[in-house]
Amino acid sequence: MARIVIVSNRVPAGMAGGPQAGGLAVALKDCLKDGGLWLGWSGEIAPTTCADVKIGRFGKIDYATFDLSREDYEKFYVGYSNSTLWPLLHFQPGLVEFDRAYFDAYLSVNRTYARALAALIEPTDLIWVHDYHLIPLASALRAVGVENRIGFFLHIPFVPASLLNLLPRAEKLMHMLCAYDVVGFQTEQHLHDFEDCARHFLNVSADAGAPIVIDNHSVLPIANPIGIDARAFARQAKRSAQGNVAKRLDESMQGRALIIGVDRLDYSKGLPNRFEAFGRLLDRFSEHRLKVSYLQVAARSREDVTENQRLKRELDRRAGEVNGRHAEFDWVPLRYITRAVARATLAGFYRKARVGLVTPLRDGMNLVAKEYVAAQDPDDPGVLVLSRFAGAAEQLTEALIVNPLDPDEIAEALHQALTMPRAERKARHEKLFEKICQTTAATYCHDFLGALMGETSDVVT
Ligand code: ADQ
Repeated sequence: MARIVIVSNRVPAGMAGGPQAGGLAVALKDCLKDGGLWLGWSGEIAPTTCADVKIGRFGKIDYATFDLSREDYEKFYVGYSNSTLWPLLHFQPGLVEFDRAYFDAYLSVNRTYARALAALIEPTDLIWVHDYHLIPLASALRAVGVENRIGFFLHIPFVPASLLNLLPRAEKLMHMLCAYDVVGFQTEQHLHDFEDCARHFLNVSADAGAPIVIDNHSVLPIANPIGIDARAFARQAKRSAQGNVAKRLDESMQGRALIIGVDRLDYSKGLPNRFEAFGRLLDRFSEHRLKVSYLQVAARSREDVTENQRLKRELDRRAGEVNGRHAEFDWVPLRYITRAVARATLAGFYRKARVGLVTPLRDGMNLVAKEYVAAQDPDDPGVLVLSRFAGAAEQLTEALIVNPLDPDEIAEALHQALTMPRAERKARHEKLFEKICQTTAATYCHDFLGALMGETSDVVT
């Protein structure tokens, strides 16, 4: 049986000694339940980037971490990963920063990952690489003689050829993606765009669902949507909704309806438009004044990215504006928290909320949408308002689907959600819940590893 080796930019916080395991660890829990190895950056800055790893153990999982130099952190992580690839792959070409030094650092740090990993693996290990920071890793591993099967999963969107074309060295990036054995995407649309880019940049034939052959190597592109353990999350939500924190939330609401938004504080999440939409709801549908509060939990994230600093200032200002304009001495319409909230607490908050407001401008999948659905009381569920540009919208069609660029459309959907009869809420929720139980964290791991094994061998899942 093959050992699973996960590589991601960082190892989950819980493993490296932090307070709690991250989202990726929750999703991969299933495929690592019999153990495995996880390699990533420690999150620490050191005088030099060095492939000498620190080894630790977390439950049955061995983890290996290494430090980055300040320069590599700035050019590889803040630079190419989060100021070039992140905005481009989120359809924000105007925010893309090009700098050849960023790209050089991107390649060089990936070579460090490759050296660190090559020293740790066995020939039969299955290597599963995660996300946009590590696109060159398969090529770098092959260059140091690693022959294992290597898969890659992109958690964020992929773009059409006309957009990828804006990236200097787009062709090289496509070559590097094709050095993997399997490349996974969140949605059929992202898969389709990748196949299109392969035809456009590499001049190969890329038939839907078939491997692409290039440089005598075959890569299988697949759509493999990530999910959550919906039933476990539903149980957690039921428990948390009866806990003290949820009771405090209840008391503070004084019978008003709750709209909830939960995001990292990132410009791809569409928060300014969401604040604007909530203001318009109160302007245009005055029956909701005094009757509804919107709680936005926005965990600060990647604060070294200039655009996220600008966003934080803008949201502080907009939150002040909405409340200044609409609040009463005993009613705060918009509650805005710029900290992370524990997953168990969030589950209870979701269950209390009449509306889950998820309006990213682009998103690979968006797990908050699935968590919100999972957390609802099936007898009296809330309504999900979901951006058509979140990967989750491909599947969750019974949500109220909106264009996140249009605050009026969001305001109208909020009104519809707040006034939706219970029978309709139940009917929509039933279908949504069925869907999130079909595509779970477990099916995500199982299907990806199945593809990576090529159906013949045994895999630990
Ligand atoms: P993210 O951009 O981080 O992930 P998302 O999927 O919404 O987006 O969230 C991941 C996890 O973080 C969720 O479990 C959520 O509960 C948690 N989270 C978000 N905001 C939080 C907050 N304020 N406080 C506490 N927890 C919070 C990337 C891609 C997504 C893709 C995931 C998984 O951008 O499109 O769905 O990876 O593949």
